[in-house]
Parts: sequence; C-alpha cells; structure tokens
Amino acid sequence: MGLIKLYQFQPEPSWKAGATLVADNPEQQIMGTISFKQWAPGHVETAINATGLPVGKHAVHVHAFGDMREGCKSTGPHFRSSIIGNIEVKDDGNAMIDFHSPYINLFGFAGIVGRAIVIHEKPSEIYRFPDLSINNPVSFQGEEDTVGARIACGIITILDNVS
Ligand SMILES: [Cu+2]
Repeated sequence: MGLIKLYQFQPEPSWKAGATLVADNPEQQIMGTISFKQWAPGHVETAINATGLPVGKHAVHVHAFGDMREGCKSTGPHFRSSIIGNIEVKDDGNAMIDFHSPYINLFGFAGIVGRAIVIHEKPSEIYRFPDLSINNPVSFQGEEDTVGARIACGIITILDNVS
C-alpha cells in the first residue's frame, strides 16, 4: 500500500555517473570501472574497481576532455578543481577503492561529467603540491609532470546503474 512504500523509501543520490576504464596500450589487459554518486554539492561517493593494472600505487586524475580518439593522450591536461588521489593495486593485480570526496562535483563550473578519468603509471605525491585544492594551475601541471605515462582512461558519462 502507498503509505507502507513511503516508509521503505531508500535515499538515492541526486546524480550517478561513471566511466569504463580501458588500457591506453591495447595489448595491456586492463579493465575497470569507476562510479560517482553525488549526494549533495561537494559530496561525491566514488568507487573504483579495476583488474590488470601494474602492482603498486597510481595517480587517478580527471582530465579535461571526454575524448579518447587518440587513446588517453586526447583527454588533454589534468583538469583543475578536482582531486582524486591514488589507487593501490594489490599483488593479484586487483584494485578496489571506495571513498567520499569534497573535491569533486559532477556538474557545474568544475563538473567532471563529459571529461575523462586517467590512471597514471606512478603515484601522485599530492602533498608536494598542497595548493592543489585552491586551483593553482602551476601545481596541477607540476602534479601531471611527476606521475608518468597515462596507462588507462575512460570517459565520464551519466549512468543509472552504478554500484
Ligand atoms: Cu593526469
């Protein structure tokens, strides 16, 4: 009955988005997904699941363009105003991470939908660039210069069925 349904209401995020990760080099067997659930302005829940990445830590960036016509290269520069961090890949090549971020928004001036997620060869040393959070272009370029090649990427789109 209608009234009972009301009591069973499950909260839903305002927006859900995600990307399917693919290897920059087609000979590498990298697969993965990243999902974003926006619950409120400045509150995005992010989950990454990937297999086939090299063991160790890798920087995860948002890059400016949702364009993979030339692989991860055409995603352009590291997009400012978004900080994700590192993913750590275990000995079996699997990585799973689940976190809440105040540094990501799906839409608006610094929205990430329509842009790309990039996984880099090396970890981010984010603490070397403490002013990343205030949108300093020099810091973002400095960060990009230290994280090595782009090994996997995916275009962030609006999705309904994200985990
Ligand atoms: Cu990058």
